[in-house]
Amino acid sequence: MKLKNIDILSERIKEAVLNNEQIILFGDSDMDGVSATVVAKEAISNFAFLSKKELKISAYFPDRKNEGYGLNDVVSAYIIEKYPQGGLLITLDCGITNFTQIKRVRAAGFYVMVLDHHQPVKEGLPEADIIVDPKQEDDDYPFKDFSNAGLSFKLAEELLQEKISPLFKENLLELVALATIADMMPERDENIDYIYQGLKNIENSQRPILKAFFTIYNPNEFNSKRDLVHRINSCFNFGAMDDNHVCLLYHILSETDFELAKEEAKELIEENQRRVLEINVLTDEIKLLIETKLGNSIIFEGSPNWGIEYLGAIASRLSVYYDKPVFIYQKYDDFSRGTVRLPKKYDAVKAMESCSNLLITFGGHPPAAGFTVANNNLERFRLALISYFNKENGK
Ligand SMILES: [Mn+2]
Repeated sequence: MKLKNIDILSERIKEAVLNNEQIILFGDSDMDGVSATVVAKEAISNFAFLSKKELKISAYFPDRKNEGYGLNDVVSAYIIEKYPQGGLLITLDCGITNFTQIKRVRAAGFYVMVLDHHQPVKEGLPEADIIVDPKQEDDDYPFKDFSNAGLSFKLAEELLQEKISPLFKENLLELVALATIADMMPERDENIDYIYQGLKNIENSQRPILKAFFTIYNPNEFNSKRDLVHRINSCFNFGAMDDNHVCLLYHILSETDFELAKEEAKELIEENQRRVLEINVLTDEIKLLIETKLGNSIIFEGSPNWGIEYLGAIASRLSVYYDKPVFIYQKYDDFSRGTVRLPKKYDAVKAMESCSNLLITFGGHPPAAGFTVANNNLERFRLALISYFNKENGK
């Protein structure tokens, strides 16, 4: 049993490598998206190496802070301009809802393949050439809840078959394990196996940046290896970009020099300490603000001063603390961009689908999602959510 279309995705990539076509990876810029991109890139590189072929491959990511999630208008225009000849574009950890942009890049001569683990929306699927998404309706693969890095690993196995060496496999699975944990995917079925295999020997990782973290951190200061892994993930959760639409995290996970990796790990640890402080301050500020509104069925707040990059972590905390759906957003001039976390019994995607006419974009997973909304629809959005959750609560 295979994921639907994973074999034709792999065949098309092989063909591209053998014909020396330009391959462009487009990943989301969080830990899962970047790991998915690194795993795919290393698997394709390994296939090219074994086939004695030169590889033309590059990777890009959205600047979530300034452009929004996924294959947005800014990056798709950038890619079209940079590759007038077209090429093979693979979206990872995004794409399944990028209808207009996929249409546009295909019209510009790109062959577009989507490798995404997000839930397709009820409007259907984008007009891509090949779509791999375990959550598409007619995919019969029994397990659905892979991280996107897990999907890239499936691609690696398909590309390399028996040529995938045990060491290389373990190296990829370390990233898959971190990404599965970072993306909060359920620890069931194949995810259990990926996490077990990926963490088994991660302290001796062949990947310089991972080895560096395990050299700098003293494992005795953590309750468990899992706690240390959470800390490393939080250090990776910084979202910065270079000037060419590439995530710094992509460079860091691909770093081959151990001494440089050690310097980078030290900087990431310092940066993480700063971020934790900022998150604590903002969380307290938001708690104070909602003290008077605790009768409401949801938490719905925003401010121009709340950096979107902190809101995921804050929303997670608030949702656990108050046991309520949390919608918090950064307000820009005309629109607001926000993040959603909710207790297990609810579904963020369904909640927003129920009022999708009010939103510019939305997407994500049942427990964690995001949205963009025009400011003149904020109040209508809030009221629609309240009525949706009142209904869910049987009121
Ligand atoms: Mn993901």
